[in-house]
Amino acid sequence: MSSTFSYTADQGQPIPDASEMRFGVVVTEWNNDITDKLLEGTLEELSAQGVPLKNVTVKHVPGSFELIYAASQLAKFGHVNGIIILGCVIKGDTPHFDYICQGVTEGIARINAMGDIPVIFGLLTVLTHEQAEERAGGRLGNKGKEFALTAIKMVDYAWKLQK
Ligand code: DLZ
Repeated sequence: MSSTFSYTADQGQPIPDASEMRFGVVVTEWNNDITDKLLEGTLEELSAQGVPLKNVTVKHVPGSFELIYAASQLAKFGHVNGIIILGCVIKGDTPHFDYICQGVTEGIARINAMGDIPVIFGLLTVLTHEQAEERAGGRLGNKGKEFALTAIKMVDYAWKLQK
């Protein structure tokens, strides 16, 4: 018998009060038909959870590899409590996919480990454009909403420790 497991960030613990939180969102221009939808989902969910949109700084970068530098600079100078990176890497015919995915994963992990604010990993790594569409408002929902909820929970985590 097969079993299915699913997780969304709105299951489990209650969603914290986000009305005072400030977020940075860094979005790629690469695959922008997908990342624009992820951004839409992220902003909609932040707003639905009470984050004033004036508290959200949105920045664009060329591709996913640039998300590392952009997130680390925003963490230093952006006056935000948490960051969400949004990108989409689609596997092509060359190993480039693997290098970018690995680079971004390691880069964002390092910022999280070394930095003071949480950086949420909103990078779709997919084999086809169709798989990306399914996760950006399609059959599997909009992952941007999940990234927004995760960001709120992680800022709350940091704030509770700092009290
Ligand atoms: C070069 C490249 C390729 C082949 N594929 C993608 C992709 O699927 N998604 C994405 O966000 N960016 C891609 N890039 C661009 C790189 O992330 C980066 O912008 C360049 O290598 C310049 O640093």
